[in-house]
Amino acid sequence: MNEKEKKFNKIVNDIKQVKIQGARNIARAALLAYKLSPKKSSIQKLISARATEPMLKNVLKLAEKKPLKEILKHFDFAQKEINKSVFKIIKNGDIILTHCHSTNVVQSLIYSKKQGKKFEVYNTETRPLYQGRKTAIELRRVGIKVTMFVDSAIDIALSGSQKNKKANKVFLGADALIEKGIINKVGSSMIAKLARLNKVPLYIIADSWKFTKEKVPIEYRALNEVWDKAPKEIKIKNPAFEFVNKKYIKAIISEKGILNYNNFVKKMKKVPY
Ligand code: RUB
Repeated sequence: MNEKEKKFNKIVNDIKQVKIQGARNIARAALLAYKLSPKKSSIQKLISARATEPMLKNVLKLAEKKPLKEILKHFDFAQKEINKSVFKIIKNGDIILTHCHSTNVVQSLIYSKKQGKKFEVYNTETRPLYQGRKTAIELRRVGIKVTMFVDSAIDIALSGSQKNKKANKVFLGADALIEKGIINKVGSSMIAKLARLNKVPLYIIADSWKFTKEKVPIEYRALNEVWDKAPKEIKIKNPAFEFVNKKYIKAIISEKGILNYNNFVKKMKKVPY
């Protein structure tokens, strides 16, 4: 095996083992892997490394037609546009609840903080892989006040019960944007429904290249993530993602602006990939 093949296999394995996480990071890493081994079979290997990731598929399709540099530029362009829109909707004093780790969400919060907005963040720990810790560390590093809740305490954060301050906005990232709603980290639908019950608006913060017209399979991950060496007779399910119906979404913030979900879908009829 030559050096390029070794590097290619490492990226595939890192995606499979969630060492590279988040739709945007996976798509970027896949493009770099494709550059090392630009073959049809590489595309298949990369796509099957993470089933629930249309952005990965979309950028690899583009990579067959366009120079890599041009495709990579899109990620930065989209993030800059998202940042500007998120800055517009954050008000001083906001308490924004987020889940898991989304680069699109985290970068836009960091931008708003650096531009002088005063807000705090509630975040979930995100069992079983604790991506919430990554979110908390990155936000704290720039001075954002962060409070972490265990996933099962979300109703407390969203209702403001037990003398906690109530979150007044929810920002979720997305792995897939589909016609009827979005797919994101498991727990997202529970958060969306509790946000609705508590009258807290839910915003999806996501690059439009996560949109797909294809059916998106939901990835189920290794059972030992939930309980290592569990007794054999105990059944465990470990869905990594879930669907959130568009009826729970106040707006989607992508590089196309702040849009109601139906209007966003209409705009996505002409996709570049
Ligand atoms: C990550 C996750 C993120 C989306 C969007 O799950 O659900 O919200 O991927 O992320 P996992 P981004 O950690 O299991 O990959 O904004 O970075 O594309």
